[in-house]
Amino acid sequence: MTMPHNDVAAFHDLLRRITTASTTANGTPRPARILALCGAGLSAASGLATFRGSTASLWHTRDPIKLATPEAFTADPGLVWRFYAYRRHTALNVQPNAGHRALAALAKGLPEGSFLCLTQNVDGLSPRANHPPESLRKLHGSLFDLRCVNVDRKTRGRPRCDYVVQDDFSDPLCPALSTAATGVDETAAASGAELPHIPVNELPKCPKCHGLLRPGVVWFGEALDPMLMVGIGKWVAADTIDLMLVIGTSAEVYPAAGYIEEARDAGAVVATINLDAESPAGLEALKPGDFAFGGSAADLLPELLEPVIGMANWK
Ligand code: BJW
Repeated sequence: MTMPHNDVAAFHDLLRRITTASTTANGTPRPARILALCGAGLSAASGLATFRGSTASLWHTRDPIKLATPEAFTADPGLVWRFYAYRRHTALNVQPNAGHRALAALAKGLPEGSFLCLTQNVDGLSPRANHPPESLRKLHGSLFDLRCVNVDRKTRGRPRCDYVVQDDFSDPLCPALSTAATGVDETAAASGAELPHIPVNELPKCPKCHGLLRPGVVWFGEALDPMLMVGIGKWVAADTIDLMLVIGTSAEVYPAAGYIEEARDAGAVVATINLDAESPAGLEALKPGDFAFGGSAADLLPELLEPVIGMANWK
């Protein structure tokens, strides 16, 4: 039965209204302003694991403190690189899904600057779905960016080498990571085998200074790119926001999750698209006027965004 929170027709009415008829206080046309926050659930239908929740999720069997913190990388860069080599390989071997494509089409179908898509995903699937880069912000970086960790101890960690590369799709990145990339190491470890330690000199090396490279992702305890944050802050503060789409994220990780309340404070109706959106806990968290659509983002986004993106087959 359709409830107010999952009424697709009412959501379509809202989308049509804000994308066709918005005007400013003095009557001049004002483009709709839509913000989206995406998480791992968006890529789940492509075959990538989420971080939390199901028994197949990444953090279900692994300790994030041992893999996704700068301290973990300092303690054992080989262990951390094994994890990221596997993630890079897996992400490169799946395809963007209809949800990524629908969001890319939304970005293309709205006036420039009126849609901002904040993705926490580092898997490169939104760029591969041709999401226009102007409207996409990769909050937690990318598995395919690399940077040098050759820091100057005398200047309290300021980088001594500024080498950064984007979109390096080499797989594996180096011979020592080949069995990790394809999952052979993971399978061996699961059956109790002790994996050999990978020495630093066998890990990805900076072509500029021969220091150690690290994945260009944001680990726990690390600040998000300050320039990125300033840009997003300016977009959020520029005007009222009509709609906040919260897609496939547990919204547990900050500062990303904080944008939901910021958008609400800026006037947005919040629409959650998540497998769990209509679970008892999901419904309990609903505020009056919110939408919540329980299901796969890959199925729901093409249907929900249809007033802007049309009825093409997004599969
Ligand atoms: C589907 C689906 C389908 C499934 N369709 N849906 C304020 C309060 C409390 C704590 C903090 C705070 N501020 C900062 C913190 C600390 C920390 C934090 O938030 N911790 C919380 C866990 C409590 N934050 C940080 O450390 C951040 N840094 C920071 O704040 O720095 C401050 C600073 C300032 C100045 C100097 C120094 C520091 C950094 C956070 C970085 C997060 N990094 C990770 C790893 C990235 C690299 C990697 O990929 O390995 O990012 S953690 C992991 O979680 C990853 C994700 O991007 C992120 C969010 O996860 P996401 O995407 O929501 O996934 P899941 O699995 O949680 O949820 C999936 C959802 O999809 C579920 O709801 C499913 O139901 C759903 N779903 N299938 C639709 N088919």
